[in-house]
Amino acid sequence: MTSTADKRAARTVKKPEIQQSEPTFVKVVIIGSGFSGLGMAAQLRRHGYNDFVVLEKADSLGGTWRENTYPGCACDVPSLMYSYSFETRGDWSKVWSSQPEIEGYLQDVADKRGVTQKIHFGQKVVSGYWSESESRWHLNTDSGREYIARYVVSGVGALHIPNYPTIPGVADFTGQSFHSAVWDHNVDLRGKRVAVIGTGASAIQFVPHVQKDAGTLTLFQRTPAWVLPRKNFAVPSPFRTLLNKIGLARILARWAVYWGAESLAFGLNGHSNLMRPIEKLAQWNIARSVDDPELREKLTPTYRIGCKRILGSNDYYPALNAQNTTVVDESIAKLTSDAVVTAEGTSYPVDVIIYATGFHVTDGFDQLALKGACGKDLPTHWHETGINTHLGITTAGFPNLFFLLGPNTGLGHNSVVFMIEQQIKYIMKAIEALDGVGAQRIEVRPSVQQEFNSAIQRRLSKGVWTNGGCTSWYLDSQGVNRTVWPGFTWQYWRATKDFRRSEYEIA
Ligand code: N01
Repeated sequence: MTSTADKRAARTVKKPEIQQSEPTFVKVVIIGSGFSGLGMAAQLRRHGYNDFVVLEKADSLGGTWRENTYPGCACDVPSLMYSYSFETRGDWSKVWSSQPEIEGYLQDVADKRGVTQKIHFGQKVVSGYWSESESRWHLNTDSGREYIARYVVSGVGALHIPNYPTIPGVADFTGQSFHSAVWDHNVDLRGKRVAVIGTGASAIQFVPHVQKDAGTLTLFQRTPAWVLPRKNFAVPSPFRTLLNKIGLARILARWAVYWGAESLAFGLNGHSNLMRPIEKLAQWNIARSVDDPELREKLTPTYRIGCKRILGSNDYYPALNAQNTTVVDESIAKLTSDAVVTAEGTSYPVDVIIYATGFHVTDGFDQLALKGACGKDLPTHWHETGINTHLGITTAGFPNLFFLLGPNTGLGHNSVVFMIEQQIKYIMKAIEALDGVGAQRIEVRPSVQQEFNSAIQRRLSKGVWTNGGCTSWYLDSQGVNRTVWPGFTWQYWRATKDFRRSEYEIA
């Protein structure tokens, strides 16, 4: 067991001993114990609310930072900013922290804020419905428990259902295979012939590690990523001491990271020519690391930087330049018992296949099969109407349901923890507003929701995700961007800083 696993085991709370016939009544159910759910729970406590539970499908907390354990897994946003503003830390060991450190941070925050004991582990929400007569949500979990709550806050995240490609012959492959998000640490890659399929944010982090271990690495690339130079370095000890001891220094350092990242939003949102110098830097990164001109060309994207997530690494291109690596950009036609075969008929014999093929994005919400006041469950409703919300937080037809990191609040340039915190504050204000007038039901007005969505879609139509010449998981099957916030994050802060009662039907 690793030390992270030990920590997990030590902190894991047993499933609550609740009789199946007895529902649990609470004011608030939070679904998920990642950055979103834990942040919400901490703020509920801070505001004096104790009548809530966090339902977690797994046996330990951490969300995406528990699930992803691939070698090299780290945050690509500096930790000073990729952390809660109410729980800042000055002792991050590196600028961009690794997965175990972030998971440990979340565990520490949960313990310190009295949240761990509020988590019911092993409780995956599988269904639920809104009872109009009771003005309450009824939620059912896969272990047969029922929770009845006034409010439901979803912190399920969008990126947690691994996407396995549908390649003919997958079942015929007799070697070992796994997805990057469910890394099989029992598979020894040393000396093996390893294939990696996919070249996104996850792949570029683990490929250098795999290349070092493997006998040969064959990387199947469908679309190259733009990768900027980035050296992750240990934070010098005097600077850590300064950050640790002086709160103001931490705040200033956070601000520096925040505003540095914000400056990218200009280019991403309608001024994509401003991204050209950044493209030049990424081109230089290829040129300095890759000797073979043919390979350089293969690795150079033809779309505008920012259209897909901008990546950073000093190790990725050198790993592709290594003798034991082959980059294949032909499309994959099929798998056989021991090989990946391309459309051009070339067969690449392999022992292990690692799928770095991302996640089912909208399926993240598909997991939230809650039947609202509109009589339909959320996935069906959104399949019919498209994914529409107000501020990414509420959606018409589903009273008393709030989303954290919901639709159109993801980012390509800054820390999503900032977005989550604005949403938490907004939800707190909504709950307090209802409590203040003794109301029990809140639902966003459809006209307000429509106005919000029209406005953001207008802005997104000018963004690099739509016009940059690529496809990505940010866009749905109709090419509509349902994931990214179109603009600066301070604009989101401004949009959410006041809870406007007039935008809701409150009863
Ligand atoms: O997944 P991806 P990811 N045949 O969807 C390819 C977050 N994240 O796990 O580009 C062949 O980006 C696909 O090709 P193409 C971050 O938000 C954060 O890497 O579609 N290839 C692509 O190359 C990120 O955006 C951190 O043409 C296939 C790759 O697989 C998100 O997670 C770290 C294929 C998938 O890339 C997802 O990243 C890591 C097929 N059938 C991840 N299907 C942080 O540090 C897909 N591909 C915060």
